[in-house]
Amino acid sequence: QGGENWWRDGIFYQIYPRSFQDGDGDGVGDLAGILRRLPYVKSLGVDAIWLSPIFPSPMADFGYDISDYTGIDPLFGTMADFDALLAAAHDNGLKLILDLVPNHTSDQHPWFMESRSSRDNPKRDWYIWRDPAPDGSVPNNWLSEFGGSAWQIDAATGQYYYHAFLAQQPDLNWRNPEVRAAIYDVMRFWLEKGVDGFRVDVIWHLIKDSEFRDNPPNPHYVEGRPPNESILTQYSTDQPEVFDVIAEMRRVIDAYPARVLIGEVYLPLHRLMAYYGNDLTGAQMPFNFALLSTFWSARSIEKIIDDYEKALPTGAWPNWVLGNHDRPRVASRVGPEQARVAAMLLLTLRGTPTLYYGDEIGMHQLAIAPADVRDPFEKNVPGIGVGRDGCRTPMQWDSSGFGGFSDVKPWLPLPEDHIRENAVNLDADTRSILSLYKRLIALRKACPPLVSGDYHPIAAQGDLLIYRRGAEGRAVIVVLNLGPEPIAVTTSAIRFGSEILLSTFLDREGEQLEGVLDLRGNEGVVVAAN
Ligand code: TEU
Repeated sequence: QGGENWWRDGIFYQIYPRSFQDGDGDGVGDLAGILRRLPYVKSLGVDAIWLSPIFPSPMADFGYDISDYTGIDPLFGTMADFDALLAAAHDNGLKLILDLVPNHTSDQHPWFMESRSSRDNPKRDWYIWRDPAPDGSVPNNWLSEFGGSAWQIDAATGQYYYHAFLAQQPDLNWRNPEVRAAIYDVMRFWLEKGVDGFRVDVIWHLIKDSEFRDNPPNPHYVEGRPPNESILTQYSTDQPEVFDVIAEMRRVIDAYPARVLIGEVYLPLHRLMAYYGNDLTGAQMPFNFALLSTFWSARSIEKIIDDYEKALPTGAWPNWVLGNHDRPRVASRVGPEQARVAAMLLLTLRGTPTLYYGDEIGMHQLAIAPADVRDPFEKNVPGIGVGRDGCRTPMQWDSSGFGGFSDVKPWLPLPEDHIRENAVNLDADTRSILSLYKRLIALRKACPPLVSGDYHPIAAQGDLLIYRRGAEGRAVIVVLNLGPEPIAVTTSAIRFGSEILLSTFLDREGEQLEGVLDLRGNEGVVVAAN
């Protein structure tokens, strides 16, 4: 199916398993639920599913704290459920990739329980243990991403252990070859089952400075931002030795045909590129999160694309992301009208798109009442808007009580608007955002320049963003209006008589252009270039 490079041509769809479909009536999504909704995923036209973690976990960070890497958490089902889902996905021509969380385990993982049991336990060095400073305080100034020091004292043995995230998520020591071997075995366990690859959690965190030097202060820290941003992560992340680890991971997956390694990397562009590895021996796709944090304007986005295209190493394949389970929903970041333009952008850029479940039905960031907050980040650092619950709300399937997600009260609330804004209603509406997503995906599939054509920016001003995909002879022009005002577009790039292939309003396909292209506010179009 698709050959070695399927991940270049394909479209990924991220499922947050807790929130997709409850199959057993406990208010939490699970594998049986995902299996039931596979026809929906298939109907979108996507090629691959990435599942956020489904492994046994105390759920301090909702599965990103793993206590058994080769099992399935009972909340999500059984290994038989997983095998059934994998088989059904493959039968439907869908790839399935898993979330690999190698930077840290749960503090309930047997490895950590052994490690903390005594200073001379054989697994002591599997984690990062340091003596207190002479005055008894923390070994250095490194901060947890989720607030407070990244060091936790362990009274029994009198040393601190390092946790880049929650204290319940101790970091593994990736300088220890035994740790590496153990995680590579985990990877092989799933690869043998036939999973098509991994999205590797916080891959840029794996190796820390061997001398544990203090991180420098962040001169650009903005008051009111999360406290961990007050110091840089110069010594605690993105160390040169991490690329040896990633190359090793790559060799593990390359022993199997047609697998993919995707790296989660939040770093500036020039550092991000290093994660492709020397001679592309690293991750095939280090996630490109530039669209998650940009100011939404034509010029900023144009610059992001240009910078990214220019920075890509020779032969490296690009990718684009509009949303994930950690960041506010795109519909809320850019507004519901622009969300359609954002969809056209994502699905017409050069590089593999990853969709986040629910964005295709325009789900927005839900404001969560304090009593309903579940995210540990929000609980630790309340009131400044870091909460991730609002982008993890149950998928809105239909207008029934709990949106068709569950028969009982879900683990997170649904917005009132699910009565109207749900997959059933939007599917019936031929001009809905869901219909737009399907049409865009179908267009991308049917139009080789959109998948493999080059990217060529076309000069534009104001709210206009214009680019050509493909070469002369076989190309399309994408024209996006990033603002609310209508624009009369005159560019020599669009030839007299060209045909509109798709508008974000879904009402002008086949229209022949005669000199000028009149765009409505918040409209994007794909035009045949020849
Ligand atoms: O997130 C890594 C990450 O960079 C976080 O700091 C993220 O930005 C944070 O959630 C604030 O928005 C990954 C996972 O995607 C996240 O869900 C986990 O909580 C985290 O790693 C720890 O495993």
